[in-house]
Amino acid sequence: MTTATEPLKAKDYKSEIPPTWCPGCGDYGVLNAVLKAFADLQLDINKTALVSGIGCSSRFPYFVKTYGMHTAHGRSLPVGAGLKMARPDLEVVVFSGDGDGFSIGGGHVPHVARKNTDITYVVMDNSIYGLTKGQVSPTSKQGMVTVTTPYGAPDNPVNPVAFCLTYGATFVAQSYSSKSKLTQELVTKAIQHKGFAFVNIISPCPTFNKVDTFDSYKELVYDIPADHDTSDLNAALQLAFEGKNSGRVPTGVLYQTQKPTLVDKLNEIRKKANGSDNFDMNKIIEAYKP
Ligand SMILES: Cc1ncc(C[n+]2csc(CCOP(=O)(O)OP(=O)(O)O)c2C)c(N)n1
Ligand code: SF4
Ligand SMILES: [Mg+2]
Repeated sequence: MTTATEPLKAKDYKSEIPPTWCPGCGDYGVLNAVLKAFADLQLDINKTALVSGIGCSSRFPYFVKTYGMHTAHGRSLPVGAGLKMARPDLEVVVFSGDGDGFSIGGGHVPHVARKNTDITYVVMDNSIYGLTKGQVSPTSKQGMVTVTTPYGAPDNPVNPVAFCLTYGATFVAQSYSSKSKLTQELVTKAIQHKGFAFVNIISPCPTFNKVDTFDSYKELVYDIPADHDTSDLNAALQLAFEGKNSGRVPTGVLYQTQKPTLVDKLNEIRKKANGSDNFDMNKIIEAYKP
């Protein structure tokens, strides 16, 4: 039995709900690594909130003992950002799929990134819509045959890491669900980072994506070289695009920098608006009364 003084272990963050993913789904690897990251950080279960959209990957909060919000498809980021603004004391970690995050929810990413909203964003990228049984997704490769693209996907795929780098995310990393230790390390670093931290995790869907399989990724996934300068945005973009052009998947931290977070900036505005450290909402409401 765990007493209050004993450090929490990964299993202590597991909820009583067993994961409902298909056997062999990459998301199991992500869950196990995330639970270990939470234990590494000794996150307070009562002060951590997981927010997700809709998709197989978005079931994530059910399987973790912290607070969780399973929101609407594509809306995990604005809900997570709103929660962080209202309760800056909470650790907010948002979980999405490639469809949830970069198709219907793609319009939210630039704004959460450019505002440096202090949340962690984990995307489980399987290059398919898993929950709805195998439709093309924004990260499906050009030419990929799916139930909605019987003649091959006609469009250029989104590059999630380049997307987030371009819009000003202050921490951008990539992992692969079979690289458990790396995923654990990257999620830990992302949560420790002050500002918007994005981790794209390649997480194969063996049920509906027969192209991007665990076997195919064996040849494609590689470690970012140790001499990569994570403070160099151009070098990070080069890595992101090299990966996209060759089909290879660089894993590790692509970029990290420090900038004021959304909460820092709001506090500054509050000080200016109020002329003091104490923000008085009543005064503002009074000023607008006829
Ligand atoms: C507004 C709205 N549009 C469409 C859907 C149907 N829908 C549910 S999940 C999903 C795609 C899920 O794909 P992804 O985010 O990649 O997650 P995965 O299941 O692959 O983990 C879609 C289109 C929905 N639930 N709500
Ligand atoms: S359909 Fe694919 S993504 Fe969804 S649980 Fe099954 S294997 Fe995982
Ligand atoms: Mg998906």
